[in-house]
Amino acid sequence: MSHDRLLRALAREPVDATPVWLMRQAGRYLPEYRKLREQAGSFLTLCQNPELACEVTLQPLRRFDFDAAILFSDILTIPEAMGLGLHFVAGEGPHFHHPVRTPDEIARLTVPDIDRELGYVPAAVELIRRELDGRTPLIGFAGSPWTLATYMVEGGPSKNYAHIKKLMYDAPEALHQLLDVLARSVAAYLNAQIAAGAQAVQIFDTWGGVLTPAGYREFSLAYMQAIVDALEPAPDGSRVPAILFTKGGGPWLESMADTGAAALGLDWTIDIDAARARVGDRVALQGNLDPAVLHARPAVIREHVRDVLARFGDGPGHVFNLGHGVTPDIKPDHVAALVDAVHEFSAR
Ligand code: 1CP
Repeated sequence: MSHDRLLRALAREPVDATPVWLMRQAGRYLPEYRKLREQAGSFLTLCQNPELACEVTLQPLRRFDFDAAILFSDILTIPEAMGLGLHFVAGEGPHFHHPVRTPDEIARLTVPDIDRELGYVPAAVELIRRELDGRTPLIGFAGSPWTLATYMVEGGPSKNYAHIKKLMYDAPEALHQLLDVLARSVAAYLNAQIAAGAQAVQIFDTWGGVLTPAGYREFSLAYMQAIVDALEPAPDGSRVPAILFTKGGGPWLESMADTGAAALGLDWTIDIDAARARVGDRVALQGNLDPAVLHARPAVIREHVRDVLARFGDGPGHVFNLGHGVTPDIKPDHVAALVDAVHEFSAR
């Protein structure tokens, strides 16, 4: 039953072993990814070509015994489809040619036509489902409205979020307008992934943790709630589980669980037993090994895996993952040690 471990764990049903997948399990730490990216010419080409996106999605599953595939794409496809001009600067990550900073610029944004502007994403989902042929479930994803807005307003990665926080404090109604158009876009985008076959969806709120508690509720959580409420059933009529991951969201787990999400993603700044004691049987928990543990030697990795499993304890509802993504400098053998240790130590 390894093919349904992930979906059973998200539904808090018993499993034969704890399912494991890793954020950024496809990508630069894999030589076969680097080779394909070089051939393709750019990261965006990989995302926008369904055959290549499918190939990159499957690469880590050929090497490791992962219990889920995650669509290879990026959260910034939505602002790219809104016309902001996404490009990548070597060593600096993603940037936009046209950031949005003023109420006028925000007022001009509209929800992209998914079929016309982002049709390559559901096309990739369909192709991946066909290739996986029921062996492994497929997770779709999107960025949270707040996290997308940080990139759109800052113009790229940021250290202190000066531009978006100025907007938040000086012109909150303009920021709400931006977050509203993003929430409607993300809901349509995730629903297109679900219609194409995504069996679970994760919302990445990578930068929700830079907000105050009140700011988090008003500018991040409220819009993730709107998305969870707008998710449609799978083509077979079943409910598709949503996973909410706010990096730095440890203080707010109770209100995250109130959204109706099936699972919460935990970073490494909270112990999973403490998180479980707070949200208990309301949601499944995903996480939460410190990604830096993957630098250590395999015997050490195994002990830290054992610790996270022991802290979660018995009972249903654990999906093993890192507290954030695999970094490009990790040795593939170390990922194998992690995955095998999860299955070995959790086998029922
Ligand atoms: O080859 C390259 O140089 C591109 C590197 C890269 C990759 C492999 C980027 C650019 N995006 C991705 C893939 C990606 N991005 C996935 C693939 C599926 C997987 O295997 O997990 C996913 C889920 C994302 C999501 C994503 N993109 C997030 C949320 C998750 C997280 O890591 O916090 C964020 C914040 C982004 C923005 C982004 N895109 C790329 C980079 C390097 C970044 C981060 C920039 C920053 O540090 O602010």
